[in-house]
Amino acid sequence: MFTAIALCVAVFLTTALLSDNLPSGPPDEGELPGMARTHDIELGVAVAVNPLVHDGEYRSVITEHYTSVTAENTMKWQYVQPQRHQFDWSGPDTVVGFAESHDLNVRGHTLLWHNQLPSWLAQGSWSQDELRQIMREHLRALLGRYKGRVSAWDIINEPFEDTSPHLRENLWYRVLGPDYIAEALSMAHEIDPEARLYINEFGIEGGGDKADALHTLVEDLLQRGVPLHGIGFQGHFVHGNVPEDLADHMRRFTDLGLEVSVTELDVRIPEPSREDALEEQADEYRRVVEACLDVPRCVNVTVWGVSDQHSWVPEWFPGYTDALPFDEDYGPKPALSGMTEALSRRPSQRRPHP
Ligand code: 9MR
Repeated sequence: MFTAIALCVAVFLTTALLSDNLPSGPPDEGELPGMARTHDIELGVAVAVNPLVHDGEYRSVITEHYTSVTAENTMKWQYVQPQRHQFDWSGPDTVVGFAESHDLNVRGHTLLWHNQLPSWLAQGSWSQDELRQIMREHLRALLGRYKGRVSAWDIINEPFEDTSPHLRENLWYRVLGPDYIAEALSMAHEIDPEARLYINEFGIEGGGDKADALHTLVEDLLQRGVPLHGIGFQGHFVHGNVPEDLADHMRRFTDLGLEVSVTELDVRIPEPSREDALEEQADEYRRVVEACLDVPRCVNVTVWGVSDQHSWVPEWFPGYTDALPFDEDYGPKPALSGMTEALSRRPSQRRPHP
């Protein structure tokens, strides 16, 4: 009997001493938020209004695993101001109210983008003064309403073309020129001086021309004293293509004095997705969270949807699937264990925010 107990204790101690990354399975209920807070980062999730209101399991997955939320769609221009001067706060209020009642942070998404604009705005023919006025009214309404309640805003979304290093010729660019970015950031800062203001972009996670162009733009903005505080690395990855050097690419921006966040993480797998692909995907999720932990000013990793049932991937990328850490029935997937494993690192391994 004594020998058996001694053996168990010895095995336990050896495992504990040898392993840096305990535990490696799915987290216990409610464990992840505490782990994220220990490392001083937010673990976030994009949420949709309908399931937030009607689906208790959906709400539980959020509150038991995450510390922040992003509105996946409902804070976008199309929904907030569907007609000029007519604002609909039902969706945004639901998200922010839910977050407040569960002690979750909110990332605001998104203000100036080329997509999901209402037709009155997209199809209008505007002078510079008119468009500036429209921008000011919208920023005042949205940022003003949630002042002090939304900690960070994606003010500028996807300012570069999809696959080239040129500024996208969206509505704002066409009317106001490239300085629409500085103008919007300055207006936003006047409205909510405490909010962290972001440029949010995709296709920059592994470096390249587009990341370089963003870096040059950011250097210029900062030199001119434009209030910009963070860069969002969206992180829409294809399985097998998650860059090994993500932390290095984030550091290029934190070296300029900015914070960074992974704002829209998902890793889509080509169909049919098999168990080994899910295990490899777990490793990819682990690596992304570890990259954030390795960068002192990386403050948030947000996954883009609560479960595979809610992911944008199958609709936008037919033939791809399984992009998120929970399956369609809210079952935790290896990806969740991957994130847990990253956060199980001893807190001392995370350098403090400067
Ligand atoms: O996930 C969003 C999806 O439900 C919408 O149909 C789509 C419309 O463009 O936008 C998706 O979210 C996007 C985000 O706002 C900005 N980065 C890319 C995301 C995926 O398209």
